[in-house]
Amino acid sequence: MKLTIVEYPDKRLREKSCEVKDFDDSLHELLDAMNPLMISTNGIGLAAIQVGHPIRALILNIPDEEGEQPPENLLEIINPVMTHKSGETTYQEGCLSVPQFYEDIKRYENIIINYQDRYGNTKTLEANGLLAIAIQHEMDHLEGILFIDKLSYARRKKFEKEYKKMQKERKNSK
Ligand code: QAP
Ligand code: CO
Repeated sequence: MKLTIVEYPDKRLREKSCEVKDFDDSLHELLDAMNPLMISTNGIGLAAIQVGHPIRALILNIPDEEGEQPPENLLEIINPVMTHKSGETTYQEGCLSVPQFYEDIKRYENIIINYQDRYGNTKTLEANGLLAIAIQHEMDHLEGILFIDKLSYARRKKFEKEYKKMQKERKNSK
């Protein structure tokens, strides 16, 4: 399966993703294709909608102390629901769908989610730190929300200007 990253301002990123009901080969094929794409593009998290599939599925692989992302650290999260959120933390976020732009975003420090794995088994995960931040960022994608939506009006305007300029430069260098 050949996948490419959908980039802002593509309207598909605004879609609300649908619940996964069939934990079948086509789901596994999609997840299996998302992982190498995420790793090769230096991602730590990727939602299915970012590769054009509007389903409630996301993957994460938070780098370890050595900065490595071994396959055994891959998390596949289907139909997540947040059952606890507390505390506050700020992190300079980026997104594969918004290349070359990073901004401080406020998130919950501690969360608990219920979700399903690729076989439909129900799981619970308690997360904090970067993993909790990444889960919240990716769960926003399922609602059509991007991290740039959380910027102040002034910062968002600055982003739109910089991003347009960057896109022009990228186009010209192709
Ligand atoms: C979401 O983001 C995230 O602009 C995952 O040129 C972000 O993997 C979770 C990336 C921050 C937690 C904290 C972005 C790669 C990757 C870029 C990513 C880029 C190359 C973003
Ligand atoms: Co993102």
